[in-house]
Amino acid sequence: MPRTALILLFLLTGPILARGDDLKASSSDPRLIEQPRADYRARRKELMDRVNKSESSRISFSKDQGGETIVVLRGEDDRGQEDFEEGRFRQKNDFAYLTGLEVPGAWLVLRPRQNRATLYLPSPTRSHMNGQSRHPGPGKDAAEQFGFDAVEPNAKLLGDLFTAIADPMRDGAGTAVVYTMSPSPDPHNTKPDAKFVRFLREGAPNTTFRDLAPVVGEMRKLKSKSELVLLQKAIDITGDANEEVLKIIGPGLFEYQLEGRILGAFLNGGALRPGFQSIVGSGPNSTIPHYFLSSRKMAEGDLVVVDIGAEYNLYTADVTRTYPVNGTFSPRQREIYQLVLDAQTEAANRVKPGSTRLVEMTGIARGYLRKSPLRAKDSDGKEFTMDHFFVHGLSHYLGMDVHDVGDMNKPMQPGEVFTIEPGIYIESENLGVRIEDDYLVTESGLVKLSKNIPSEPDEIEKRIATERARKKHSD
Ligand SMILES: [Mn+2]
Repeated sequence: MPRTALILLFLLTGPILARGDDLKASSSDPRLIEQPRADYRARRKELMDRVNKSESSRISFSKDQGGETIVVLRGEDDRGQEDFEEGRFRQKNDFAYLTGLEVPGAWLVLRPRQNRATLYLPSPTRSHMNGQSRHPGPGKDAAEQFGFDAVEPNAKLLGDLFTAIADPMRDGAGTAVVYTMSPSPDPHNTKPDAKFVRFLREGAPNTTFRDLAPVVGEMRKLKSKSELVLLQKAIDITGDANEEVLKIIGPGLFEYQLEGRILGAFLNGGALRPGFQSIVGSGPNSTIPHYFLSSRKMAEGDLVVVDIGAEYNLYTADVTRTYPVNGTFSPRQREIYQLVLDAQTEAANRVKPGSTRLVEMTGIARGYLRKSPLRAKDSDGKEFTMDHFFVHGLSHYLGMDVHDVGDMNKPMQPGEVFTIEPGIYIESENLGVRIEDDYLVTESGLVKLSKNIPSEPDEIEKRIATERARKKHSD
């Protein structure tokens, strides 16, 4: 092949292939965002099954009389990022989960009764994100590549939707049911999803709208094998970032300098962004659970709370460590630290797969902290048991969202991933400690996915000492 042709080929396909060797042309197991294409098809099938089941369980439903059932989901567009104010395109989580597509401006339409999945794409000649993204146009090639029954141009979306919604109405056969995001008719909701639903409501006033979010949420709560690989990778990169922290931590350094090292380690490991705003809070800032300024110079005798998570291919870690800035915990810091660590271990040991619910976790930790003989004073000088200084929830699900979707009131099942993050914040002592790890629920109990990131106080002191000795030696 002549060189110019090769360059042309790269220009046409390069940006699509850039993320993790997606879409290997003739592979039997093509991958989209580092997950098998077959997984996304299976998810769409399961979503359609769930919708069919849910509709058939409704009393008024009859296959012959009812209108069409349709699922409509909007992908992220190329103008604004609703959730992330940055220039780099990031697909919306539900859309990525069901399609594996990072093309801006795409739509997904499912017809559960026909087991049919159609993707709608913008015209390929349109420039996306100032040319950051290229994709094949609608048609057979794209359908084959992305694993859909059909890929249509966006220009056909509304016509197809209204035809599907309205057809049964012409027979007087009943109303259509549309599953979508933000189905509530709240006129003050100006988000694109809500505006779109209002538009559909005006055009098809007899249509019933149902919330798609809880249906997809219950599916996303259970992680597949390929999702767990991505989560583990995000956690391991977060571990690398913690190693960087241990290398440079010390009095005189600014919090933002630690954060800089952390973000550098994320990118270096292939995580294109943090899954959430990093927290690096030292001394008095360690007692503020959501401290985002990173502006203080760390001092001798401080603790520093480092709550960070790399996002790898849309899956995020969430790990917190608390380090002694000078390399050694004071006796008081150590007793509080050990209590927090023990509360975490206790909570993890109490989880019974199939019966414990995520909402119960906070109570377990509170009870444990309350039993401790340790005491501390609040800012008014009043003495309290240690549960008084634990001011947030203990656990949340983890996945594509850092506080991931899924009903927290249901018993935990194998395949779910969640965090355990006890913390004690004593303002009167400028002493805050939080320890957070990520756990996978299995048949036999929990697996700590972040176990390679040291949290034992002796181990932390040893690691900092080793790094300092190494540095001294090289100086
Ligand atoms: Mn967390």
